[in-house]
Order: sequence, then structure tokens, then C-alpha cells
Amino acid sequence: QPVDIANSITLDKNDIKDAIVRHLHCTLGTDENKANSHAWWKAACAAVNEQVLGRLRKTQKSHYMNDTRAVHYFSAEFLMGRLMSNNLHNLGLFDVTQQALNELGVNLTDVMEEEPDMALGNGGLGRLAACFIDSLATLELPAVGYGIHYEHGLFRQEIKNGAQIERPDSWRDYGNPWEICRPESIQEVPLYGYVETKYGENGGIRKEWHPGLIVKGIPWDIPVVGYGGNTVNVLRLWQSQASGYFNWDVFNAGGYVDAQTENVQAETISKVLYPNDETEAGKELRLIQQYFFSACSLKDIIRRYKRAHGDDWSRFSQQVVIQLNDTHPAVAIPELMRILVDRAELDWDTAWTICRESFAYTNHTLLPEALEKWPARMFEKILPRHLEIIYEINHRFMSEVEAVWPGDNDMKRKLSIIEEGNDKMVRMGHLSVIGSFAVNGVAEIHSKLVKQNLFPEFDQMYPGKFTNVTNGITPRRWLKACNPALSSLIDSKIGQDWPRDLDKLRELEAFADDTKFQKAFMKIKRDNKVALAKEVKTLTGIDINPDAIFDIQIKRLHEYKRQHLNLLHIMALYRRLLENPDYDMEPRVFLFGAKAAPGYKLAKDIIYAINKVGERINHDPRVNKKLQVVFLPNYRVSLAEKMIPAADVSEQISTAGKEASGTGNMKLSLNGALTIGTLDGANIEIAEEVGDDNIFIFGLTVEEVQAVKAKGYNPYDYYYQNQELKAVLDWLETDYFTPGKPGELATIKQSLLDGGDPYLVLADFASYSDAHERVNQAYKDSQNWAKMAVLNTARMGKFTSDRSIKDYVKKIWSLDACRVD
Ligand code: 26R
Repeated sequence: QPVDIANSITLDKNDIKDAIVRHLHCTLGTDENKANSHAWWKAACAAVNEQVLGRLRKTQKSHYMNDTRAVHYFSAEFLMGRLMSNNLHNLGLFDVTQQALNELGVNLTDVMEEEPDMALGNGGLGRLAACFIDSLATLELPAVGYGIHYEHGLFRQEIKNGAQIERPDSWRDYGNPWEICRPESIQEVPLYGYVETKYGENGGIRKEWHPGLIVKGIPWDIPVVGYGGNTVNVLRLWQSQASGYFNWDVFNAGGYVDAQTENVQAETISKVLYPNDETEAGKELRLIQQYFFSACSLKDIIRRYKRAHGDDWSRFSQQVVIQLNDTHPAVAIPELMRILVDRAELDWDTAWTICRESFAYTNHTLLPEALEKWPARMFEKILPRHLEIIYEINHRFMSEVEAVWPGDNDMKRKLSIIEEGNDKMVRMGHLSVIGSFAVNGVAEIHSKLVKQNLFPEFDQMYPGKFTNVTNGITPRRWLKACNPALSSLIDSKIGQDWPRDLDKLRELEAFADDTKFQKAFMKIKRDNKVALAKEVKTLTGIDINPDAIFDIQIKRLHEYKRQHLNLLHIMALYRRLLENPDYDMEPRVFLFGAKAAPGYKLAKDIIYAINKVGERINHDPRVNKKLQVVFLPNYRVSLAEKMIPAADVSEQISTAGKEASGTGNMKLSLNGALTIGTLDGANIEIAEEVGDDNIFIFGLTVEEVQAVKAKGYNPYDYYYQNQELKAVLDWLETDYFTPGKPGELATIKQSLLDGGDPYLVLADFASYSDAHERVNQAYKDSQNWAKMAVLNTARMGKFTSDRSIKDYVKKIWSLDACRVD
């Protein structure tokens, strides 16, 4: 009920009914009899927007009047998912809207299914950005999210004969009711061309960039409603368009071929999200995307700043903080330098100070292949002036290095922004560290490794610059909205404050031993499993048993996340069941959801293998009462919202040291799933919170991984020593799972043996298998299992993204909340 929600108290069911019907008539040009679910959805969105847009105006006015310092979250990805349910919950209008639609003969759940996901992100990094802007608005902090208005988000995944097929995602085909186009705030972005050196009368030199192409950036604003509905911030996404304007005088120097080609190119910039997660491909268009949205966003910030402060740059870094979500927007650093030095004509040191006081950088990965490097020659072609500026930044930085390590050229080579070699490269991580006042990792262990392994010398040079902010998730979407039954149960025991004060969940500990509460809790889990089973049936045709343990691994497909470790263990269980039909095992359904980068061959092979092994097991009457395997196609935010509430077991099994944090781990535990996981990323902190009795930890630690590798890891040792492991690996080479086509699954075995098993799958297999046996035994004690599940929910308070944002505010941003009434 909307009791404690400002502004909505006056809205009742009939107001909402009227609004929806009015929009059905006047916005959609249809009526109650003709409208299909899609029309109802749009009408309902329009009705919600009536509530949102007034608050948006009030928020903007309030921020303007108070001349607030604001954070600007620069991110190439925002994985928003659907907005209807979240907006209704955050406005306190969910229940009344449900009733209103009911009376109109329409079911809200069906209507919400009409909404396409905004899949403008790959995985963890993009979804984190979405959780953060929810928390920023909830905490009434002045904030803007800046990103790219991709025409096509992450590809839609189809599974054909077990293999992944990529299809284009078209989330805006029938219009997006949440976004507002703002032509009044269009920006222009220069590209290509050449740099002219101008000599002034007083002997000074000035640089002028003559671009070869100018592209327009059109802003689309998505209102972001905070919980409680007071603050509505915006997510501003830039769409590229040809400017129709061309620098004819420079066409010889620029990359000009023909005007039409240039137009197509301009509009290509925001066409599609690159589907690579953690593997840098060094594609020119991606660098252009990064510059495009960073430059548009900076201009937008500066326009707003100048409206209040004119040409006085001295207060810029007091008013503006820019958080770089990984290095993807790092080109904003030389872009701000260009604006300050070339355009505003500030001297270098003044400009550099402003820069260094304005930017902060979050690192999200240690994987070497994910650390961005751009060929200097590509940079020079697209952004010739920026490359000069980067050289100048680097030149001055090299003097700093010289001061600390005099005469040490190896050190200079190591720390330089420019990687020397046949093809010089610009290291975006180094640029980000040098150009920021704060650098953070995303979980304690990860931040420690950022300092110790990735940037140790930078840490020495800039003591205090490196810090940690452990990730979090918004409990509004990831409990209240996605698991309404559990949420009401929680409300009934501890009141309704927990979505904004998640530590309150600790009060549930008092009920962990209460059999009645345990029953209610597990009844909800079972109902959620029944609902998921129905969804699985629709999506795959497979009937799964809701009384089995639902064991779920959902995340991007990557070797370091080790879905193949899970698969090898499933095959081992299958073998045990075949060898011994009475093998002691609680019925188990293994569910997977994962997209593979389209060019990542082994990742696609693993998806294929999961499907093929699953097919065989699911059709084998000897085992399929006890063991089932399901790969759900097209894993995305809205599917996660259906899977997470139904999970008994959460698979978080990355090689220690590789998963920066993980956030799915938090969502699953919050919904009462028990984690089987390694001591990696935020798993470590989850274990600290829930206690060792309420989690299944296995595998090598970070230190042990380092030691094993230092000794010279040989996967064959494990292959020959572990009969079962050898048997399942050999099984992959037969045609048992791919009748008539032996060898189709052999690449997995190869990668684990001759490929050297870089992620230590074989080394962790036995320990993983033991941990699963502990899970199996623990599940038999249903009372204790219920207790453990309750304690997982009760102890997840730390992992609200509100806490993460408060940490950013304290450690990095120094922001004040701004009340909006
Ligand atoms: C350079 C490019 C190809 C690229 C590299 C890496 C594109 C996308 C990525 C994704 C990375 C940065 C990512 O998503 N990292 C994840 O960030 C989450 C939020 O902090 C963490 O929880 C998760 O552990 C980490 O893998």
C-alpha cells in the first residue's frame, strides 16, 4: 500500500483506472474492447508516466535551485531490464494498479510481460550500473547516468539443435514509452581530421583540431524513480545521427571517401552493443562509441555548469564528479583536457588539476584480455588531438616516475600509458589511474589484487588513491518486485522498511528456528519453483520436478566462471547413477542460463555440450527421476527475475582470483538460495555474513591458485589420478551424447588437458564434487535446510546497492542528498 509514499497518497484505484482508460483512448487511439495486451501495457505506462514526469521536473528544479554537486555515472552499458514493475513498486502504486487493471478485466502480470527488456549491457558491469542508478535516486542523491542509446541491445539467443544462434535484439520496434527525446540538448561530436599548430604573437602555441566529420548526439532521457518516489533522476542515453554538416575545407586531410558513406557511418555509431564480455577486440567502431558518448556527456555537463558558473572553471571539480565505469569512457579524460586547454585556454597545470579532481575510476576485471588497449595509430586517425594530449600527459607522468625511480627505464616502460612495440598501444587502465583521484575495485579481495597485482607501483606512487567499494544489488528489483510472496512474508514479520534499510532483514534471524516460519518460507520457495517449472515447460518443453533441488548457474558463459566444471560434475553424477541405480542422491535439477560472446568458440562449445548432455540425461528413464539438466535460452534480466526466486542452490564457482565480485551471487542468496562457491570475489564477503555453516565453500584459494601455478600446473596429473574425472573427460570424446557424431564435445576435454586448463577446472573437481555431496546430505534435513535458507535472506543486508552507493559517497564522491518535496 502506498501509505508512506509521498505524493501518491491521493491516488486511488479509480484515478489509475481513469488514467489508463484515458490513455487507451487518447494516446493509443483504441478502446477497452479492442485493446490487446500490448496496448494495455502502453496505456499503463502512460498512466505511470503521469506520476513520474511531475516528480522528474520537481527533482530537476530542486537540483538546479540548490546548485547541487552531482555524480555523473559514465557507463557504456546500462542493463535496465523492464521498468514497469520497478517503477510501480518505487512509486508505491503496484497494488492499486493491479486492482485497477483487474477491474478492467486485465491481468497486470500479463501486461508486464509485454515489455521488452532494455538489454543495453552484457552482464555484471551493465547490471551494476542499473542497480546503482536505482539506489542513487532512492537515496535522493543528485546523479545522472550517461550512456549509449543502442538501437540493438545484447543479441537475443536462440538454441537450435543445442547450439547458440544470435538474433538481433529490437527493444524499440514498437516504441519505448519510458524514454523522452530531448532535441533541445543535442550535442555535436567531432571525429577524424587533423591538428593545426598555431603560433601566437607572444610566442605561445595553440592547437586547433580540424575534424573530418561531425556527428550529432541526440539525448534520450529515461526517468529513474527512486524508492518512495520523491527523487526522479535521469539516465541520459545518446543516439548518433549524421549532422548533415561536413568540413569541406579539410576533406583532403580527413578520412573522407564520400558523403553518403559518412552519413551511414555516423548513424552506425549507436547501432549495436558489442557483445564481448571480458575480451577486448580493438574494433575501431567501439573506440568511436566510447568517444561519442563520453564527449556528448561532458559537453552536457559543461553546458549545465556554465549556466550556473559562467566561465569560472575554478569550481568545476566541486560541482562535478565523473565516475568511469571501467575504462570504457576513459577517453573522457583527454577530452576534458582538450576542452580546458584548447577551447577554454587554461594553462596545462590548471586544466590537469581540474581533471584529476573530477574523475574517479572503477576497475571491474583483472583478466588481461579484458584490459583495454587501443592501437596508437587508430587513436591518431580518429582522435588526433587526443593522442597528442595523451602523449603530453604521459610525458609529464614519466617525470613523476623518474622522480620515484631515477634512471629506471624498465619501470618507465612498465608504467607508461603507451605500450612500446611494433604497434604502439594506448593503455586505458594506466590513463584512468593517472587521470583520476580515486580508483576502486568491486569486492575486498578484488581491490586487494588490483593494488597488489595489477597496479602495485601506482599504489606506491599515489598512496590512498586505491580503495574498495564492494558491489551491491537493489533489493527493490531483486526481492520486493521479483519475489512478491517472500516479500509479503517478510513484511508480515518485520514490517515494510527493509527495502530501504536492508540490514533490517537481520530481524528474520529470530524466526530461523521457527517451524511455522520455515514452512511458510519453504512453501513460497516451492511455489516459485512450480512457477519456474511452468516457464521451463513453455520455453523448452521439458517437465521438471519441483520437488527436486533447483541448482542454478546463471551468468555470462566464460571459462573462468567454469560452467564446464558444473557440467563435468553433472556427468559424474550421471555415471554414478548408471553404475548404481540406488546411488544416494536427492533429486536434482541443474538449470543454466548463459550467453556466449558470438566469437568465443569454446564458450559456444560448452553451451552445446550442456544441451547435448542434458538431452541424453533427460531422456534416460534410468536416471531422469533424480537428475535433470535444463539450459534456458536467452538469459536476460527478466528471466533472472523468474529463476532467482526459485533457486535452492546458487553456483558461484569461478577460479579464485578471477571473478572481481559477482552480483548474481548476492541476488540468489537474498532469495534464500544456498551458495556452493569458491573463495572468490564477493563470495568471500557473503560467507563472512552468512557464516560458514550456511554456505558450501570449496576449491583452491587465491594463494593456493598462485602456488599451484608457480609450481607448474599439469592437468594430466589430476586426469590420471582421478578415475571418475578421467572417465567423464573421456566420455566427451565418444558419441554417447551426440549419437553418430563422436568428437563433437572433444574441444572441452582438449582445452582442459592439452590446453593446459588455465582456470584449474581439474584441480578443483574433487573438492567441488565433495561440496556437492555436502549439499546433498544437507538437503535431507529439510528443517535445517530451511533454517539455512532463511539465514541467507536474513544476512544479506550488506549487499544492498544502497550501501555500495553510501560507500562511494563517503569514500569518493562527497555528495549531499537533496530533498525533493
Ligand atoms: C573491453 C571489453 C571487451 C570488455 C571487458 C570487460 C567489456 C565488458 C567487460 C565486462 C567486465 C568489465 C564486467 O562486466 N565485469 C564484471 O563486473 C561486475 C560488476 O562489478 C562484477 O561483479 C563481475 O565480477 C565482473 O566480471
